[in-house]
Amino acid sequence: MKARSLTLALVAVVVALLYAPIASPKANSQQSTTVTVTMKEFKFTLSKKIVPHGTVVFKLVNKGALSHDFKIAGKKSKLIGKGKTGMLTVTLTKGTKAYLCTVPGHAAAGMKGTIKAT
Ligand SMILES: [Cu+2]
Repeated sequence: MKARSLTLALVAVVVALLYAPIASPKANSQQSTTVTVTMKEFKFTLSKKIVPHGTVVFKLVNKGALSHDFKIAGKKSKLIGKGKTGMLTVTLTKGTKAYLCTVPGHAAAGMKGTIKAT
């Protein structure tokens, strides 16, 4: 009987060790999703339209002739000039999030859309 409970305890330790890295919050917080955003007149093209909720890194690439920015979830990138690139990191909660270019007239002309965080 004693040997059996020792075996059970050993199995429990092995199982705990196996699952520890997966359950660690540190491992989870390192996960992020990268979405490439191509900007031009007057349209955004996103490499992904559905992302897991959490940290999302938007890689901004301006292939247009004018300067543009990218605003989502209350955060806004700097103004990105013609041919330039930028980055905007945001934390998205679950739901459909609207994005837009805040340069006057650009959103109305088509530089807006939504991305879904699941
Ligand atoms: Cu714009």
